[in-house]
Amino acid sequence: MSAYKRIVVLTGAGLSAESGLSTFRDKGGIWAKHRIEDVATPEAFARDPDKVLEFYNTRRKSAAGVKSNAAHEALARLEKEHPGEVLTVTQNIDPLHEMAGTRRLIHMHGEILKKLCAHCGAKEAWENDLSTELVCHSCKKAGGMRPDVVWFGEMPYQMEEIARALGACDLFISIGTSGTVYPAAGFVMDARGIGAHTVELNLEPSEGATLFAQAIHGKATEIVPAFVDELL
Ligand code: BJW
Repeated sequence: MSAYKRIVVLTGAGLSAESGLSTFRDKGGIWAKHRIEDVATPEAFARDPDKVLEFYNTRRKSAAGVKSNAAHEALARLEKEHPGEVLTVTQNIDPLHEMAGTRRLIHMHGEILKKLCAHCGAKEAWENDLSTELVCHSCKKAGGMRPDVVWFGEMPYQMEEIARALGACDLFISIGTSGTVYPAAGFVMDARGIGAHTVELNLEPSEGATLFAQAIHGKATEIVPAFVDELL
């Protein structure tokens, strides 16, 4: 049985790669095909909302029918069977953690299956295409409907709750993330700062690999279930 009482798991695009979703910074990844400044900033949305909405409409369509994989399922099992606390913080906007059964979950970069009104902040579940003609159910204005995702320069969600969990954890596990985007890339330092054990599970050493006390490299669907088995 695990000696750890409070575990924080951070996940990134590599966790969903074997479910068929693209990562961002791997060869042929999303940022090899699109410029961040054109599709993933509030300025891009203000300048050319149709282009940004089209980018996310395509991403939403490509996520339809995608299934969680053995790594998501192992993390759901960890939450269910670990006798202490487990908080999963994902940078992913897909719904695969929920699909696998994870319940204590923070989508720090938002969710593709929700829309957000840039005028009034109203949020709603949304599975269809977004367009500039769409009217907000709450403020009745058109032109502001955007995906509920966190773009560069915007504040990630639930940072206080994440900081509280990182400040109390004794194990921090980072999975399938390149460790290039802040504040998530800095979580390992927060966990180290309070003496937590830190582990990276990734296909290859990430940008911040040397900051972790332990690193296991390989495919998420192989190394995550094995690591969870060992923990439990
Ligand atoms: C596998 C695998 C397999 C593959 N198995 N592994 C200068 C210095 C420092 C910071 C800044 C700076 N200038 C600006 C900033 C801040 C900026 C930032 O970090 N920029 C950096 C690029 C430098 N950050 C922000 O603006 C954030 N907000 C912010 O900082 O607010 C202020 C603040 C301050 C203090 C506290 C709190 C707040 C917002 C960032 C928003 C990021 N948004 C995106 C798009 C979201 C919507 C969407 O999906 O379209 O989020 S960008 C994109 O990157 C997406 C991801 O969540 C994020 C991270 O990517 P991830 O998940 O790591 O994917 P990859 O592709 O990079 O890596 C995948 C990894 O998996 C690889 O290592 C593979 O090897 C591995 N892998 N297959 C296991 N089968």
